[in-house]
Amino acid sequence: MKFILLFLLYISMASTALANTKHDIEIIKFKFSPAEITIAVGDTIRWTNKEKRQYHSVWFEKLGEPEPQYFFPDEFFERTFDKAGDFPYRCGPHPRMIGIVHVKPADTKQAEKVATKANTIISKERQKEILHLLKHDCGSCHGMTLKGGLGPSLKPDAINKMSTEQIVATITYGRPGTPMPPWKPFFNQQEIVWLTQQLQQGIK
Ligand code: HEC
Ligand SMILES: [Cu+2]
Repeated sequence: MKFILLFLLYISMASTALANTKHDIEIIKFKFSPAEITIAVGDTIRWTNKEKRQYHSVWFEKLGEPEPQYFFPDEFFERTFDKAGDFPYRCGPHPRMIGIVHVKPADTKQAEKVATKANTIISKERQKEILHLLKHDCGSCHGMTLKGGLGPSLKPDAINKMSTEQIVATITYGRPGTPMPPWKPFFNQQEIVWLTQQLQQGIK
């Protein structure tokens, strides 16, 4: 019975709070279509080159990134957005081809609802295990008392500057290019939501 509940919760979460939706943008006639798009944290965009012959690139120049490789007709480029904000981009070889991605924190209320449910579904033993892991594994980088070390402080005053979704996304996927690893292999989604809630409330 418990497993069925977990499974249902997982499905409902996957389709709401923590959905990692894929969005499509087509590149045709030297235009990004749509050129402006609003997505949620954790979502992925796929740009597909629909031209007959022309290559393009998708370059987030303002993020200080190097220009990525060009891609040719029927090829695509993908990017996942794990932070909220506005991200303008352009095509490398064609500076007049521009677009912007607005990344919104996903529905925080939904995540909170799931957290409340998670609290009743994750067993007390598992909760203890997760808290143990938090002190030891997360603590090895974020400090034994989570005040910060190699990684930043995870105390409520620091962590509550981020939305629930942002924290969940960071723990789930890590921060590529930094030592912060993805925790997806170790926790399921409701465990990450629960863990996030503990951090937000503060752990003694
Ligand atoms: C190997 C070291 C390491 C481990 C282990 C680790 N982290 Fe991190 N974490 C980092 C680093 C470094 C950053 C900062 C990344 C950056 O520069 O954006 C970070 C960032 C974060 C952030 C974002 C904080 C902010 O203010 O941007 C959260 C939340 C977080 N970690 C949670 C956790 C949790 C929860 C665990 C354990 C399940 C964990 N981390 C384990 C190194 C680690
Ligand atoms: Cu182009």
